[in-house]
Amino acid sequence: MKNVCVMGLGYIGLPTASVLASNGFQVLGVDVSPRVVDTVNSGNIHIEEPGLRTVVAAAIGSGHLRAALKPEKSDVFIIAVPTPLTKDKRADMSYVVQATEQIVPFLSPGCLVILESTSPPGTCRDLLKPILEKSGLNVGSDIYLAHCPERVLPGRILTELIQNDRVIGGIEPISAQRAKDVYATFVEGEIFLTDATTAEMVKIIENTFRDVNIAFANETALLCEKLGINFAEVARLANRHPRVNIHRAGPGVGGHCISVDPWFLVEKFPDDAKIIHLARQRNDAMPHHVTNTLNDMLEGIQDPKVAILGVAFKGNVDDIRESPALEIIHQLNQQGVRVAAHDPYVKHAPIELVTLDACFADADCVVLVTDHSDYLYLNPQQVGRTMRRRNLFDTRAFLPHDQWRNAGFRVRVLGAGEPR
Ligand code: SAJ
Repeated sequence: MKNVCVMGLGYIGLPTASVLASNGFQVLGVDVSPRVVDTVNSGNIHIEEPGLRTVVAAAIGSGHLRAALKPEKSDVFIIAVPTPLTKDKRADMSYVVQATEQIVPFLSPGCLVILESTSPPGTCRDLLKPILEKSGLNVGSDIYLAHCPERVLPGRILTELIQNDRVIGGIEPISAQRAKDVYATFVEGEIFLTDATTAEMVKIIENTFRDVNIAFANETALLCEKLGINFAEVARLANRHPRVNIHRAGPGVGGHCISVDPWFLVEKFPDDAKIIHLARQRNDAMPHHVTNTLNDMLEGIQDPKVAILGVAFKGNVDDIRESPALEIIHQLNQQGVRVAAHDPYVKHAPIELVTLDACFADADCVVLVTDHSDYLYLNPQQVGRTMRRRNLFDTRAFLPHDQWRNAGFRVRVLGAGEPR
């Protein structure tokens, strides 16, 4: 198996394609966007990810990687396209279906198809297998099909792609084994083999576990606010117990994974996935809690202006998908509050982004929404100089609050109630 065709050159497909290319495979990366194809072919990248530019440039330079709009004949096909949510919270499998249909004409006996995209349990068996068999080839005997869910953390993709353990589920054991032969060429973690539906479920519940844990943290934070105590302190102390690991409270859960995947289970099991559903609702309600707190802080101020720090869904990435910052800004706009937003990483956003100076000028409150490390180095004295009022709302318990208080800021922290 020497040729690999990777369908989708996004956050998962591009790193995977370039790592495979640097491990001896001849790789064709396929994307529907001509801009992406041209960018990659010129040795450049269209997404921000530490180290990725170097690996892609090397892979293109060596001739082992090229990009195109259409697939070609190949030994291995890896599907790494998005599985977003529809407006009514259902898995939109149209990109996976399209990519699978596109490769059907290029299948031949011995081919291996690997689905990396996070998908509802049953996808390989019930959705992909019938499409692939339109080729006239039988899945399990003529061609092979496996699910190998991606598990990498944006911001650490290249490291985790190589070091993380992987779970591979085959339609038949032979499919899983064949997929393992591909991943074993670059994965340093352990590779565990199972069936396709188990692998699909494993991936979804990894992210669901995190979502439920964060919802628990957020709910506890709200209780702490009411008690007049500090959630960060409560969680820090509780987490000293050897079997407790409470996640961080915050302005909501964003990204295309954790805020999306649990819905796949709610959609499939509406009567049974109760805790999972509630957790989603709790996390989705956090932006509203942020704007409520802000309303409280801005009460009595004429024509208030809020300075938003960070619109990416989490720190040190440029990704704004499902970012709670967008919902917070939307809600403030609806209330007629003036908003200026800054982000050091995000290049394209559906809202206007301004410089730090423009963000703080004349503002009545700074709101830390995204925990970008850059914001740790802000000088509160300097920040306050052009502001109309010195208020800070830290939604991530992230900034050095004493420094801000010493500079005359009134500081509110999500999860910390006013002491009684
Ligand atoms: N968040 C909190 N509190 C926390 C941790 C995170 O509010 O304690 C928020 C973040 O700010 C962010 C969101 O949750 O808005 C998700 O961020 P994340 O860093 O937890 O996860 P992602 O979406 O960047 O990546 C996750 C990872 N999954 C797990 O950690 C179980 C990653 O390994 C997966 O590969 C990725 O989803 C994916 O693609 O499925």
